[in-house]
Amino acid sequence: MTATPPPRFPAGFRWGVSTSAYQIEGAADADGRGPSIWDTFSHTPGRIADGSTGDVACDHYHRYAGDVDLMADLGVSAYRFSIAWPRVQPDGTGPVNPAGLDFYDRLVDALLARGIDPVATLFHWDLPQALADDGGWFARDTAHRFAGYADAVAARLGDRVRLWITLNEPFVHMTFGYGMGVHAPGEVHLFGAFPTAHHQLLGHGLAVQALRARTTSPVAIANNYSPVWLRGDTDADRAAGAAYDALHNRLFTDPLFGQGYPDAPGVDSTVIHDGDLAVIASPIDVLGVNYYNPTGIRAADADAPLPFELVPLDGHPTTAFDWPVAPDGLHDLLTGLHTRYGTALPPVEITESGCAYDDVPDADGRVHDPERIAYLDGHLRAVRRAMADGVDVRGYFVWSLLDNWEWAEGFTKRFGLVHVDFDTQQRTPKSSYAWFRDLIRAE
Ligand code: PNW
Repeated sequence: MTATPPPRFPAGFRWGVSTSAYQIEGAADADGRGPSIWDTFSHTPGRIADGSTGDVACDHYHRYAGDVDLMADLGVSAYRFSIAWPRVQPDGTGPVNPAGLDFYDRLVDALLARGIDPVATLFHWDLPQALADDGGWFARDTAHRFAGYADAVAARLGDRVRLWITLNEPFVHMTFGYGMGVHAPGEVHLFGAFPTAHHQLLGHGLAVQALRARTTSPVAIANNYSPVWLRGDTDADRAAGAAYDALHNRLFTDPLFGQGYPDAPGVDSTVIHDGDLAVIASPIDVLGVNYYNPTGIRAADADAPLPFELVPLDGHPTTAFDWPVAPDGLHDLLTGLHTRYGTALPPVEITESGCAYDDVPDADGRVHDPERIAYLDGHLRAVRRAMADGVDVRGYFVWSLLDNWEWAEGFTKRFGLVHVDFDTQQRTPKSSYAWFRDLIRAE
């Protein structure tokens, strides 16, 4: 497909694939699982593009063994999955539901038996509905409940999990879930959503401390990053870019490394208690980086509601999501993190990287996705360039192993290396799967 293979990565570099619980598991009522905010949201008419829900999704809960076989054949050294809080604590607090943890116990053992490192994310947006009824992440208590849940999971899975990730993309959860209301729980607070950022980060710090008491495995957080590409060169454009960067990137990173919150739109110091920033700055071992695309920014009109305007980045191919394909953005963001945080930055793993295309099986049942191969090839080259520039990157996880339930887009966006027929649950590895397998073998 590509003329030359990507440059070589160091021995021990971690090759992985990522998924999340609500997007693949299905089995929404199995074994005592409680409802999450995504059950409520997806069952609300008008919220999901195709009217679908995650009730069945990829039925991974029942098909995990075959899916682990797909990972083993792919040759990955790690699998990043998430644990559904409402399987472990159906009401988000109180005694654990052992049958819910049993599923992850089986999954972890199946991975280890195939030589695949289990990488577990504790929160990938599926908050128990009972906690949402008590205010969700607006409630400070949710941070403490999250630490209690982290403790319960680590008590069971302990050191068999080789890398713990507390939160997935607190920026996206705040902005889409509580700011704009396009994700669960569907609340529209705009810049008033800052308390949900602070309480997620506080929950992260408390969970790091809880995990340290139970495990010697490394601990991380996975943030979504999008470098700002300015479209305009006035002082107002630069100020707009700085405001967007503070909100999307620095708000969830500066406090991890002892810098407190940046001057970002919406930051409200009245919710920050004495000692919170020290908890949030509890040392982590790895920074998880999820990257999809840069964001074009210029100054907004003086009477606009936002201090910045998002503008399309012309001149790039786009994915089925209309997201621009811009591998240089990944290089920019990695070198930017290295420059900003210096020696405070721990090693980085790319915990999500991937793209959606309208992948359709051909007459022979094969799925050819050359655009995805080009996407991954370009982004791996960008990672290698950032490493050559001094950034300590230790792993790369493709989003995603399987086509899955893409949140508000339902089943309309396919991110998998493996095609899934959502009527039959048939899995068909795409040509990108073979390409990635060959790349891992050659490394
Ligand atoms: C991530 N954005 O979400 C999530 O971690 C995954 O669960 C999801 O399937 C994947 O990316 C693909 O969307 C994002 O608009 C959602 O900047 C939206 C954005 C970024 C990431």
